[in-house]
Amino acid sequence: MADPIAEVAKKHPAPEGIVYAYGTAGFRTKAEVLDSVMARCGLIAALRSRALGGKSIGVMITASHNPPEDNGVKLVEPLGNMLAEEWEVLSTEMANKATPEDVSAFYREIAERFNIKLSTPAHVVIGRDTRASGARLLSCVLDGVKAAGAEPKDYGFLTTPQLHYMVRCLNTQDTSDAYGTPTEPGYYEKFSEAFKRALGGKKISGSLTVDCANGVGGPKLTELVKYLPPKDQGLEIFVVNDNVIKPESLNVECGADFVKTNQRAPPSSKSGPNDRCCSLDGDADRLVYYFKDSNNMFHLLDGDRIATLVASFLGDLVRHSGLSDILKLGVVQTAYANGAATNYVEQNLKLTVDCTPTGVKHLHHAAAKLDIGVYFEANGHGTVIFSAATLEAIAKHEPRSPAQKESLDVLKACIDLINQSVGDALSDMLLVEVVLAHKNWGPQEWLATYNDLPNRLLKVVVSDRNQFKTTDAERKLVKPDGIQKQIDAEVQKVRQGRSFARASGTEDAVRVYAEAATRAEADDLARKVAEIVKAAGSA
Ligand code: G16
Repeated sequence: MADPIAEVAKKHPAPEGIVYAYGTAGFRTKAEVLDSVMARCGLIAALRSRALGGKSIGVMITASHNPPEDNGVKLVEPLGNMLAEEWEVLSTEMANKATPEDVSAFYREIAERFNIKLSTPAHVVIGRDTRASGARLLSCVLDGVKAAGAEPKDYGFLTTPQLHYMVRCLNTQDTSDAYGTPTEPGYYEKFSEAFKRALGGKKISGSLTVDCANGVGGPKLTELVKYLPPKDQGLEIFVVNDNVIKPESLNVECGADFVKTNQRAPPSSKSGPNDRCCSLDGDADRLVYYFKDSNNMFHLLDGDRIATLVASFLGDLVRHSGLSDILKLGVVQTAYANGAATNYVEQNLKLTVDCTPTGVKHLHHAAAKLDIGVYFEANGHGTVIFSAATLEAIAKHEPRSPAQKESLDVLKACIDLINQSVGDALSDMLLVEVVLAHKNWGPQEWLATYNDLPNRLLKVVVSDRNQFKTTDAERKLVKPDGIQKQIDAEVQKVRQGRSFARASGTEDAVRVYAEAATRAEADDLARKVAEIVKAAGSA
């Protein structure tokens, strides 16, 4: 009898000489070498669904901030979380099996290892961004899903957070934890309704220009706007860089990664002084704000700024609702967080800060240990999560005054406005607008909360980035031997210096971060550390 698993692996053979790894955000590389990986991810998703009794598992086809010729895939757990680590390892192993027979044998081995009955119904939910390669790669995923006998549900184009939302909704439908309606209109209705409530009658001043990186966020934001209150009662949004008809323009000279890395607005930006602007990335899970002041000077309000803004606002709401004795808030960052932001959270907001390795799954995990965990990467990727006990405490809390009730209502609305499954640029954007409206702040007031230390992020291409191994939440290198000592020596030479290097999990490069008291010192430190990395990487 024909073996459908071996057949599908034969239809999508793995190219020779490529070693795949499930990295920071799934598999990500040149789209032309991803067919076999996609088909095998379809198989893994089906197995994972069966291992969880038939729950829906998500497959998102995207390479997010990467260039247009790349693509990638990440798997999503039933509540919208990132794939369990053990299954990342299995996915990597599956992706690297050489022959169709090996793929089939490994498929059965996984089933045996996890006691999976291959007759259990399985459900796989798929979304993709607007890359040109997406349609082909989708058909590969579908081949894998069908070969495994699972039922696929293809949502077509979605932002990554929308796919996470759909997965969570599908798996919680008709339960007391029902998250929402698993449709696009359901998504827009949920978040726009929460936005209206969270504003609590406050007025938003000025408009917001949103750069959509020429990615899927453009059409989805245009759709969301239709559900938001009319601009005189809500928010006037100008959507720019939303050209998805030209996929080769994705992330080119625009988008959150461009703005954060280059510390400047997209060259196409026509904003005037003090105009609020923000950028999404290619799959709309990252958000950074920025503006130009009256001297035409650019100011970035990145993920650290969103975290501090949101943490301070939620802290106030918790206090004003009379809940501060029972609920503790904390912030989770990575090594990329600006030292000034960390200091501000600890010294001014008096909140705890955890530092984890890069990758949302690490931050999410740390935030899940807190009552209210605010987690953001400096690149703009993040959200806030509330523990089950926290949600219960908030739901049960009886306000003692009209003022307490008002704060409690806004807190409840914010919980609905924040995408609990994953960092979501659209929902984060509405949240930032709500906070600014409540504080009656423009970008200048937001910026004035603390002064960022000048910093620089560089990419260094080396022959094998995997030789760079880190410890201490990626803040120190343990390999190549002796390299950390050289970095430390350079850091000592500048005031308020801090620097680290780590292998990217999404691009073929080592990233170098440096900060210092002045722009010149930060740039110089980054350059020196990049030279050290380059030399060690070519040794
Ligand atoms: C992904 C991850 C983020 C990470 C970023 C860069 O973002 O989801 O957690 O910060 O890659 O990772 P690395 O420095 O390892 O390349 P995205 O928006 O590209 O999916």
